Amino acid sequence: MADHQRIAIVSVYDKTGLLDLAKGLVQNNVRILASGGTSKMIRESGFPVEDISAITKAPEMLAGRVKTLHPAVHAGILARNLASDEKDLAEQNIDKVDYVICNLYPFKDTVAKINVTVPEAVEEIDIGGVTLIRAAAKNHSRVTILSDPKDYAEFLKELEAGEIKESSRKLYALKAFEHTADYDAAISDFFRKQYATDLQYLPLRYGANPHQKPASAYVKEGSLPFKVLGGAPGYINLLDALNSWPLVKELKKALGKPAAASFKHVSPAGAAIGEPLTAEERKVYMVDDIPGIESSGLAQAYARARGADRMSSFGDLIALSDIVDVPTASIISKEVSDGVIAPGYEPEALEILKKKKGGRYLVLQMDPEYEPSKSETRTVYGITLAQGRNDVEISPETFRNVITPKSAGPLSETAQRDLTVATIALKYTQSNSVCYAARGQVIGLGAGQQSRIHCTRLAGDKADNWWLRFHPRVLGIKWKKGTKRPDKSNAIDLLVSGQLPKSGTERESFESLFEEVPPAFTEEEKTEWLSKLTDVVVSSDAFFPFTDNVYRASRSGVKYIAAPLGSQNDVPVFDTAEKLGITFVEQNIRLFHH
Ligand code: 93A
Repeated sequence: MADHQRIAIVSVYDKTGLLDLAKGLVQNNVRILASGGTSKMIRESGFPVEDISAITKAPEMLAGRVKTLHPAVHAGILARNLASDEKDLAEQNIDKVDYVICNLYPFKDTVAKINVTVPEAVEEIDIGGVTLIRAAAKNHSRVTILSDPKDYAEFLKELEAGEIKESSRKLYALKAFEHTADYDAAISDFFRKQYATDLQYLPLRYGANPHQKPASAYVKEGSLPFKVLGGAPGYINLLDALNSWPLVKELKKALGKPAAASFKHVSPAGAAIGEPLTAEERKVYMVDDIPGIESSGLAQAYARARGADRMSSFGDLIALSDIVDVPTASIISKEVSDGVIAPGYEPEALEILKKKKGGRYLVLQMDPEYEPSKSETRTVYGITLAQGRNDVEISPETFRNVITPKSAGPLSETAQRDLTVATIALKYTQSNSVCYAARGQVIGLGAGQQSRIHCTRLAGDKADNWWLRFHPRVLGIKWKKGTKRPDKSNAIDLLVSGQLPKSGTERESFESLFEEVPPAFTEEEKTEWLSKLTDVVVSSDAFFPFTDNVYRASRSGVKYIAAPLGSQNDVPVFDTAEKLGITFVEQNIRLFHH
């Protein structure tokens, strides 16, 4: 029990429970000092109360802007049980304050109103209340701070029993700090929208789905690291852009060549570095009519990224590591795509892109120097999840630890290159994920499957389909004049995946695309062609739990596998790889991504 008459400062906007609180304080012989409206309500109910001016000797001023801001109040709250503090208080004739009960002006409610003006919002910025709360919370080793009317009843029970428990004071202080932090966040959110739209804050039409409104993208300090040069980004566009950009940035850093990624639904459909294209590749990737492609590493990278899985890339978000040139923009102009993110654009290339989609094509310019913070947070179902960002660096050096065969020397440069491509792609793919790569590009990626073997099969089937697209039968297809690129890609996919329609209108519409309808592949033809696929690498975002993955990989020309170790079946997995003539390399970092 304190040796002086205990003092409570009460200043509440939300007056819920105020009179019960006042009654309890009075019953326990606590002196109540209150700000204007609070004091009036208590007084009118017949409880003894004094105005704050009783200790400040100053009236409320500036129409209420200054009510409690005064050394007599704040020294009384902040003073510790120290001789020097006691001396300071005594010299100024100030009494210690024991309890502060305060809640703030309703800033959030005010700014939630339609068409609220800045002056209206400004008047709702509480200064004195925040100061009361912070001061009392800071000195919670002695002072109790109540910022939530729901806590009054419990507080009064403890007061009745004699003392406010230390454990309660701590929790009230925590709540108070959260209250002021949330309040300040609401204020900066409001001003960000008023003063920093486009710079720090970007309103979005909607979130993942049209009914998820409002939606926005923002940074809490500095400015957004990208500029919108064309179109208006959607929420999923930004998820794709902000996952694909680091992928190409890292790929370029690791391998020293221009890099590209083609994203859909927050996973890559393809990713590649700029390696020269053969005549066949130009045909399969539908870029044999692009002037200048032979001298543009960036265009080659995008041709490969887009060409990996043309079905999945339909309507992609493209990331490019380098300044976009005309050959690259020319490929993009021919494809169905949603947008592009790159560090810059040659003027002529930008003109080409700005014409796309009737001027609505999304063009984002990324600051290549931007470094995100080391930690990242998101909320899921109201709960904030925080983690360190996955900033592990993958490079050819990552693939040094060959597990089997024991006799194997270091990996060839192409194997290291392709494992780097596959593994960096996985780092930005929704898990589980398994990636097949060859020729400096992804050729099959299995994303977001709960079972690893399903990833390995899915990615392997995609790799097989990619390879079947190089079959002379596909290269020799005679299309009807005017057949559109997406229709060609769909028809080729039906052919190589063995999903050809057999009869009816589906068959008729399939046949209508060709001068000469290509026959289906027999199992023997497929097997024979697939036997020519070789030097493929596979990377996995976590260990292989069973040997089935290795068996499946070997059916698609796989010669190198990289994966983390740690499965109970590691040894059988390694033995199987060795038996199948596959080099197994440790990739010692798990790369789950969500
Ligand atoms: O305008 S203020 O920031 N200036 C102050 O000095 C001050 N002190 C307390 N607003 C201030 N308050 C706030 O007044 C409290 O946070 C509380 O929300 C409100 C209570 O005012 P009244 O007692 O006049 O109803």
